[in-house]
Amino acid sequence: MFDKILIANRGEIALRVIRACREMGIHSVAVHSTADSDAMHVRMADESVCIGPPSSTDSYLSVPAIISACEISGAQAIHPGYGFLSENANFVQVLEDHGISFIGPTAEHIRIMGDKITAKTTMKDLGVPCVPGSDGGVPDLETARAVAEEIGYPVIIKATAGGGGRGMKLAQTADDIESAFQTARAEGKAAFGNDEVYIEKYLGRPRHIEIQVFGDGKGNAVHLGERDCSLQRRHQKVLEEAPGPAIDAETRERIGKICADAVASINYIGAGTIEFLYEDGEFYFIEMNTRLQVEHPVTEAIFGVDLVREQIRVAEGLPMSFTQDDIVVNGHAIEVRINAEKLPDFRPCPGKITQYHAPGGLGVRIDSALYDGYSIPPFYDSLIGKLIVHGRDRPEALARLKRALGELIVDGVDTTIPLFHALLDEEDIQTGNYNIHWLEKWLESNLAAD
Ligand code: MV4
Repeated sequence: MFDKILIANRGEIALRVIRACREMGIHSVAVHSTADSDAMHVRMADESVCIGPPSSTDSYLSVPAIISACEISGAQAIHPGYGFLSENANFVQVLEDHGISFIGPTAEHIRIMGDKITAKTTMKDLGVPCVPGSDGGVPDLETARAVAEEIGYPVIIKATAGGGGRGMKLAQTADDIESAFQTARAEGKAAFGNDEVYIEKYLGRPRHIEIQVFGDGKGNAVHLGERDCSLQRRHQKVLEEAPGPAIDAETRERIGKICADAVASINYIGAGTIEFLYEDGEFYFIEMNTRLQVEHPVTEAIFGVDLVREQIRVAEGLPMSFTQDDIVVNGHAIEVRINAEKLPDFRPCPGKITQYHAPGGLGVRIDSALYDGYSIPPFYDSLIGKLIVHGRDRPEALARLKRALGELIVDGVDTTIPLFHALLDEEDIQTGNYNIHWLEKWLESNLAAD
């Protein structure tokens, strides 16, 4: 059993992990940069270690600094949160070599899923439905042309080291293929030092549906349904909900079982998310994330599980505390991401919080590291809080979200709160009628800065 866990992260997700540790009777160690000495995660943890200057490269992303903090504090395990080192296979390899437990998957599984071609080949072999496209990498332009003719235009060329929208190029017709191929290669090379690319049929109006999976590393795994994360701006999620408005119970069980069986058969350990595009009733695998995700609370709300507690349990070698039969959908949950950003262009807006008041009441959860008088530093991402509501059904969750947003006060900086008030007045949001392009189109006609 762990008696001390180091959290290699900051902000709301560090608090999330500290809370799970405290409920389990495990001591928590916060790490922080010099810009985060006054941050809430430092106050809330049992102890803290300063790991470097403000730049995340020299602090939250520094493997030697994190390992030193672990050794100084005597922590036996590291929880990485999301972002930073959470999907860094080399970091996990170093921990494995040092005998420090990583609360997450093995370095090998992180490596497999980090290379998008290997991930897709692996998933396809495990029976997961994938987007039609090249069988592995596309070595040259001639092959790219041949594959595109075979699957039909439009096609999308993706860098194998990309993901999350980076290093992707659309080719509407054969006229675009040369430029798309060369640009995707060049971007992959420049951004990731890897110019390998693959091709897929381009889906025009899909939803982004992701399946939460969880494994014990011993061949047992479950799924915890889906989240619809289609509402995105520039590949940043803005609002997430579970269950997906377009997914019925039978569909959930069918795709969920495929995903659970796939991760069980590779002995996957911990939390994972299998991302799909969903169009005309079909699922198409695109990527797998090997971390706890920002939007995990909507899954926790509808299933009544503590995913971080489960992550810690399986990292200790314990079984998960539930089986697939225990996982039953209860109601509906919606999360909105509160960012310190100024609309309409979403420009980051760091600064001092002069007043903060969190909403409350039945079915309302706030995950935030804000407090009155806190100064949001300019060095990190602009997420300052997540508001998660849970209701008996989707209309109740929507009404509760509107009510809770009305109670939330964040003064001193601009935030994305007004965006959510406006979105909740939209019929398409009220009915769940949206796809991955809905938000960008809506922003263009409703918020365009001119
Ligand atoms: C696609 C696609 C259409 N067809 N793949 C963007 C991020 C990365 N995870 C995958 N992405 C896409 N892949 C095929 N074959 C459209 C997108 C896409 C997208 C996906 C999910 C959520 C928002 C998106 C916004 C633009 C494009």
